[in-house]
Amino acid sequence: MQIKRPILCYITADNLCPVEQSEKALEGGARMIQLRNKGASGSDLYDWAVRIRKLCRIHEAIFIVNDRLDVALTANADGVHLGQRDLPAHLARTLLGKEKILGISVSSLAEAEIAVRAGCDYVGLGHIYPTFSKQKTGRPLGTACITEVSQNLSVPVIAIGGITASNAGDVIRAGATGIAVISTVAEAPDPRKATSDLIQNMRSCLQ
Ligand code: TZP
Ligand code: MG
Repeated sequence: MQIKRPILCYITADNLCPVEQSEKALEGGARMIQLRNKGASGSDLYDWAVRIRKLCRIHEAIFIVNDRLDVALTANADGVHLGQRDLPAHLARTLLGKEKILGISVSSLAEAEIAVRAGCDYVGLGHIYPTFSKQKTGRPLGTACITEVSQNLSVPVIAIGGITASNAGDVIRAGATGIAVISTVAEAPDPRKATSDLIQNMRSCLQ
């Protein structure tokens, strides 16, 4: 499955049912779901992953598991997303094989180039704007970093961190292939509409 521009990746929030969240985001037009829950047990993650994978197949969406390569493989997800402090990317690639998708979190061009050399299929670049969904030490990267990384990289750049309907267009205009969001969808009164509004805003700046 290809990562087509402009893609919206919905990342599950910890405090809600990941399957229900994913279903709403898919119905709103998300074409990539990342199951992320730092505190969940392996068995819960596996159970959610199997159910979300089925939903993603129905909606022709890509299904990625955060952190847990074991869950991604056993649940037959499309791939895994790893951070800078997770299993090294080249080892993950070896375990995943050539076909599965490997995404890596990066916060600079240097990290992105290393991730690509290690065999990743896309980078998650952030945090672009201030975010409350993850503890962050550094300052937000801003859209100039998206342009720098996307112009120098051979793989899609998915921007993350503080992305809303009002800045999603700026992110795509800066060169991102897509966006990854948690709170803009998870905390919206209508997550389906929040998802479709984000997609609409991304699409309108490509026309
Ligand atoms: N990685 C970098 S920022 C972030 C993650 C997981 C959180 C994104 O959440 P939100 O609510 O879309 O800012
Ligand atoms: Mg991680």
